[in-house]
Amino acid sequence: MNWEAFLAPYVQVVEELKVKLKGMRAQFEFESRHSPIEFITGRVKPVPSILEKAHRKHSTMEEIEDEIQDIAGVRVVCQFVDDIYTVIDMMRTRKDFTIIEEKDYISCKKDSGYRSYHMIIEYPVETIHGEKMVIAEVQIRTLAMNFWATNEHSLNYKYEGQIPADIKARLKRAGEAAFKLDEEMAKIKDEVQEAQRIFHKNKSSH
Ligand code: 0O2
Repeated sequence: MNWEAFLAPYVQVVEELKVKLKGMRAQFEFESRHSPIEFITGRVKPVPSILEKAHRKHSTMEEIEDEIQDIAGVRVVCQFVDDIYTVIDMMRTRKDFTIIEEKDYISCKKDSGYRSYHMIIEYPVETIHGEKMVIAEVQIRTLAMNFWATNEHSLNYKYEGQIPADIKARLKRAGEAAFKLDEEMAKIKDEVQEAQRIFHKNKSSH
């Protein structure tokens, strides 16, 4: 398998999506409006992780393209839970890709405590051999959800999926605290946004 050639379209998708989503963020700033997007990250899944996931899902090499849907992954991180739904609506109206599946781990959190909204999209990439449809996963989550997921992911990696019970219990409590933080921040959202608008205006007039 020539992995570099196989992954090239995925690299392209991640870069294009990052540019487009960053463009959306900038447009809100030009209009001095609260941006529902705080920051964007993206990555192409490393080959060992692709192989490990293929093994877990019993996918053959030919099935990898269809069955591992997060080889190209983009993460949109928002300040507030409401912002997630604004981003979802914006994604649904776009015409440059097709949404093929949505996974709502916010209304229905995972057993691990994981909360996030996933959109699986089909994105057309122009290659020298013509158009190629590439599947990508867009994860949309708040800063608090991201903080929790990043730490849980590190612990899962460290303990190879077998996190000790005491740490698991702490993670559960941390997940509940992150949920509460999102709830409390939602209640003072208007105040926070107004403060940020004033700050941005003053900054741009200097
Ligand atoms: P990595 O290292 O982030 O790439 P499915 O095909 O629906 O059965 P799949 O493909 O795992 O299962 O889909 P899902 O649930 O949408 O998960 C895809 C990605 O979401 C994961 O990729 C993680 O990035 C994230 N995720 C899902 N569940 C959890 C969780 O419990 N904790 C954390 N921290 N992240 C989660 P990978 O390949 O697992 O990992």
